[in-house]
Amino acid sequence: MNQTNQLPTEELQALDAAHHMHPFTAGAELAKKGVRVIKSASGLTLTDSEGEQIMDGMAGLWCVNIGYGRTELAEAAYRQMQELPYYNTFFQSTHVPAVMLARDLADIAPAGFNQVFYAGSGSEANDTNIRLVRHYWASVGQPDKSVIISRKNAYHGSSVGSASLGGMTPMHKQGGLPIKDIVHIDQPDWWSLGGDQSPAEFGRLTALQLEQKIEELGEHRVAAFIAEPVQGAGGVIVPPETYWPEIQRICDAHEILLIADEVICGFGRTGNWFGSETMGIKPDIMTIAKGLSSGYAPIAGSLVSDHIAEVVSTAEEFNHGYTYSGHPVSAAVARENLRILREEKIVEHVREKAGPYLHSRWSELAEHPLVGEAKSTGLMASIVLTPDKARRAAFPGKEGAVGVRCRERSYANKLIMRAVGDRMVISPPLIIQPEEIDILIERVVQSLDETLAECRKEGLING
Ligand code: PXG
Repeated sequence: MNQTNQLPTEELQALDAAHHMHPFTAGAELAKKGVRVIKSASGLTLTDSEGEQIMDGMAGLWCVNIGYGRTELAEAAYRQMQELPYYNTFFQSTHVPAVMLARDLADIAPAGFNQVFYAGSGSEANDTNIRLVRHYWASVGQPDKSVIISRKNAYHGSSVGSASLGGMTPMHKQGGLPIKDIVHIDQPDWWSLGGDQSPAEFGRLTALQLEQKIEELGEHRVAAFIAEPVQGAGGVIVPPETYWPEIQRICDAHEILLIADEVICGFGRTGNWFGSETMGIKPDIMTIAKGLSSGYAPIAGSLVSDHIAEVVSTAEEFNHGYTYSGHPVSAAVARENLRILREEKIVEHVREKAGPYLHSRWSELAEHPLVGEAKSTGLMASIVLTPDKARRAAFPGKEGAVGVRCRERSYANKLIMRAVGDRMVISPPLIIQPEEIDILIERVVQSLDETLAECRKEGLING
């Protein structure tokens, strides 16, 4: 048992406030409130330091795909640490876990993907992608092709490069981002941006912005387009059906690379191994992280299609890599995770059982007076909170304030549900069963009812 697990909650909270700077957190506010301490977990359920049990509707941070408490992964890490805790993959060396995981990934990935460049996190992998696509075009004699087109409100990571790819303005405001030659077009969020257009029309027109941007910049300047098959951190924005076919047509018609950021969508989340398969697209590079190891150990990478790998392997050396590229312990854990996903047919479970069941239950939420649209694909889902569905209106006052209330009601009702502005999102472990989806929905409805009551009391909503 870990020593720190013996300390009382208040003491842990005080130590945390004194010494721990949290990501994406206003420190003073948290210190006042007291951080939530999670002590252990099993399956879908977290246990906090007060012994409360909470259903994790977010699979940690969109990553614990096989659920908590799989001792096989702990054993794989233990075995690997004893045999070879670390060695690098630079300087003409390799090790067994890096090789075997690369082979496993080639087996799982769509045809034409046979190479992986390892990283430690999704942010690092997307930084690799920026340098890789520019190196690729320079290697084929087109060094001017350096611009990467991304989307507003996309999330691609937190490092300087990956946050520049991302389209989050509050992130760009800190630290002088984006870096040079990264531009953003609109996201396919019909609810917020669709105006009077039908979703189908809006999807097609939003995709056409890519073509307009390529024409505006000049095709000879554009290296790649990057996008999440389904935007995750931006609020689980499931695009209209017309969107991805049009994007694929534009990528085929122009000489630009398509990077699918599969950090959330990969490894079963949408009911296929990759979100690109669900959306019917053919990327040139796929970013992977999170579900690759179900979050049990940090590991990520870029899956690179053959035509790029061929150029890069014969070009000038790619001056890029991380100490932990292909870390043996993380790679061994990832292999065990992939074995479980495969042997227990977890991706099929999402596609055939859990995904369709969540879809039917989640869609019912659209009837709730506080909910505008309810969308899901596989096991990622969102609802928009609104005071007026017909007008697709936003709440008066600060954006996201009602979302935060709903998130707090949800936590009180023993469900982790995330707020993105006034959208509520879930992304539970992929092992969730229909009867657990029923419990999840029950807690969402209760949280919505309580939030609605608060909104009515405070005049944020009519009726
Ligand atoms: N791409 C995507 C699509 C992501 O969702 C990253 C890249 C970066 O991965 P790393 O491993 O560097 O964090 C992510 C990460 C949220 C939230 O609040 C989402 C992420 C990270 C932190 C918070 O939803 N996604």
